[in-house]
Amino acid sequence: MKQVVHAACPHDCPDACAVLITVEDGRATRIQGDPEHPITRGFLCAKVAKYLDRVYSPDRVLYPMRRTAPKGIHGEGVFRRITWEEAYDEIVSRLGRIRAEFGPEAILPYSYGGNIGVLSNASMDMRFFHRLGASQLHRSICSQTGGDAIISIYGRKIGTEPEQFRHSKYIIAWAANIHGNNVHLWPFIDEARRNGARLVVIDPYRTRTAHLADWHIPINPGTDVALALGLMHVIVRDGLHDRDYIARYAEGFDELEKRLPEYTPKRVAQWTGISRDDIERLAREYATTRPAAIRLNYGIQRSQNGGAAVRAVCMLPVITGSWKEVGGGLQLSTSGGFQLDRAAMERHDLMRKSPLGLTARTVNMVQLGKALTEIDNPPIKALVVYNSNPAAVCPDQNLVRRGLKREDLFTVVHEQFLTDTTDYADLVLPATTFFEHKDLVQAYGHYYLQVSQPAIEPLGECKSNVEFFRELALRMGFEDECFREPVDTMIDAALESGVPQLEGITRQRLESDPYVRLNLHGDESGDPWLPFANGFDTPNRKARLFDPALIAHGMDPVASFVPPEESRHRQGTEGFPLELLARKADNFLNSTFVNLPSLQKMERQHELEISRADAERRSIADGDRVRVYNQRGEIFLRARVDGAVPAGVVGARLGWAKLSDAGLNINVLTSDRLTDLGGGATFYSTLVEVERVPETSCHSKG
Ligand SMILES: Nc1nc2c(c(=O)[nH]1)N[C@H]1C(S)=C(S)[C@@H](COP(=O)(O)OP(=O)(O)OC[C@H]3O[C@@H](n4cnc5c(=O)[nH]c(N)nc54)[C@H](O)[C@@H]3O)O[C@H]1N2
Ligand SMILES: Nc1nc2c(c(=O)[nH]1)N[C@H]1C(S)=C(S)[C@@H](COP(=O)(O)OP(=O)(O)OC[C@H]3O[C@@H](n4cnc5c(=O)[nH]c(N)nc54)[C@H](O)[C@@H]3O)O[C@H]1N2
Ligand code: SF4
Ligand SMILES: [Mo]
Repeated sequence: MKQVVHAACPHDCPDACAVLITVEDGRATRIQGDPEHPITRGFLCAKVAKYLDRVYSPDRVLYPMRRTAPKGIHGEGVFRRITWEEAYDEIVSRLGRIRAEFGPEAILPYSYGGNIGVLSNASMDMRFFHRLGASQLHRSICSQTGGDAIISIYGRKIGTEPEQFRHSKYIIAWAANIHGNNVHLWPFIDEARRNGARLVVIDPYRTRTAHLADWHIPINPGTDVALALGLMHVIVRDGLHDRDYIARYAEGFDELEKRLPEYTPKRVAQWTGISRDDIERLAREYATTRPAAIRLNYGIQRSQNGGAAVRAVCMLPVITGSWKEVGGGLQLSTSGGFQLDRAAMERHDLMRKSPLGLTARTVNMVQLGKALTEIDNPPIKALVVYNSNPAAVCPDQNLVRRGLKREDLFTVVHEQFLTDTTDYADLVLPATTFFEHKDLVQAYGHYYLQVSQPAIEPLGECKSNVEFFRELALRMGFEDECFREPVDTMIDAALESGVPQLEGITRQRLESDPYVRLNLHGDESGDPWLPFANGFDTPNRKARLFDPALIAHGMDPVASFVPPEESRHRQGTEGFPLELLARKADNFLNSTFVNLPSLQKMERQHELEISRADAERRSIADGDRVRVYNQRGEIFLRARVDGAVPAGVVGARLGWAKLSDAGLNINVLTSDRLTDLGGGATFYSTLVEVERVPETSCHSKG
């Protein structure tokens, strides 16, 4: 029996690909991108194209297991297989005791982007923790800063559709590694370029996208606010702004104008490292080559001033009136277009039924290390991890590990593989992959909604997030009807939010037509949909160039350049002279896929990319072993002198700590300091020093 199942990739990636899985006699034998899907267009990224290797990997966690060795150790014999019944009994009794002794807030869920399917990401899990009264997790490690910033100016987190980039004549990839992180936008850019568009990349790192661009502008990390204000300085100075659009659809332009004199090309050049001529040229080209679209990605909001940076960049298409044009505007994310019924999924109201009886405290996921080592009243005594690998992805890794190592901390990890985090788990529970469960999948890089069908039975004793938390809730004695809701009913409920964008979009329709676009209508002439051609999603329809709400965050209500505390631009930064870009790998997805041999072969790992000038100053040659360090920690990598980074900047990639020298990864160097807005992570505001070390001073793992 051979059959083709329609699924949707739920990994944390803007593209949300439509996936066809061929199943023969119950076993998946082929995966391909759906050729009919308007964004997927028949191809998958290299990672998911090899997904059969992941699903059927001999390393999959297939059964519940209990730790039998001290925390922090991995390898043979560390875990013993147990039954789900034993696992549930232990969780119920440990959580029950902790709740009785310390209160339910002593329990902390920890989860993020392992699976961004609507149900797998935030539904039964949330209901469970809300009913329990557990501490809430502020899920801010990735996109909260940029999201809050875009809402502060536009009112909603939406932007230009990928399909419309094909109409652009000038495309700026701003902190957007399109080839690595968002490859399904590339064909539209390709098409635009065949029609004469130019592609400009603003990124300190020479990504593959930068390599293929017409113009790569390396910028000093963390100085994008200054560049955006500098561009607006030139645009307004030269009268290239759209006075009519601004008058209709923006408020606070006068306040913005008052900031601009400070941002002369000369001063901006000093901060950004981009020449005055290039700033002038970029401003003029962007304002006069129409339509011009910006693909902004989340890289710039991983700096301490990231909120201001996103706001400043988002002002550009407002002042040029680029939002009026097909092929204009900006895309950071499209997720705000979906407007599913989140409240019905997550049931915050259940917190009132918990022993706490009120809203539980919130713990910022970026500061997990502090939460586990410093928080009191009550201390965190239990950690339930799913959809995440904090021992690898969280900043200030040494502190995170110190916290995870606590023997008095009860840690449960629901996972597909034995990750860095399971090394600290008391119990490891097996999780399904998207081949093995059903879900509803939205996107943050396009406007299509999909139902992802299960292709195969769960392997071993794997359970989906929904089933795990459902069963746990029932064993905890939670009687509420919502814990019995079948998956299909949950999908129906998510779709029934009553917004016009979802009118007529039912589960049945999604199941028979896998390419359902949200109801986003252009005008009557059948033109493409333009999100902000006739105003923004703010109460008065105007973009908030001035947002008084920012004052409460200690921010300039317009935007101004404040160098990050860890920045070469800051006076008095002691000791560490190099800006570290602790970046993602093109062939992994954060820490997912890192353990798969077929992908390891494609990725250059354990390297420090360094400029020739910085290498020579330190007598470092290509291929030398180096120690990279700062006040938080050190790692050992191999120097790569290949022109990927400018002087003053070094680059390295996220991987698994336990597959690296000394069992640590790049996040030993990053700090848990928060961004200016939304409590985000500042991965890209990190200073380090580098020195050459003898081959023997560390354990080489290739
Ligand atoms: N292959 C692959 N795809 C992925 C991921 C992955 O790990 N691998 N991760 C997924 C996730 S979780 C996300 S959030 C998305 C989005 O992820 P992105 O935000 O696009 O990814 P980043 O790689 O963090 O940042 C993008 C670019 O910003 C650059 N950058 C860093 N600092 C600065 C700066 O100060 N200014 C400027 N102008 N540029 C800077 C980086 O060098 C990088 O090339 O990608 C998703 N897609
Ligand atoms: N230095 C540095 N650190 C970073 C970043 C960076 O650019 N540089 N990027 C940051 C960003 S943008 C993000 S989004 C975070 C991502 O951090 P995380 O959200 O932790 O993402 P992953 O590292 O991909 O780990 C996800 C884990 O979830 C598991 N998983 C997948 N599907 C399921 C499921 O259905 N159920 C369960 N229970 N588990 C599942 C996977 O096996 C994987 O181990 O990392 C951040 N950390
Ligand atoms: S990771 Fe992204 S590009 Fe790759 S298949 Fe999934 S959605 Fe598509
Ligand atoms: Mo992310």
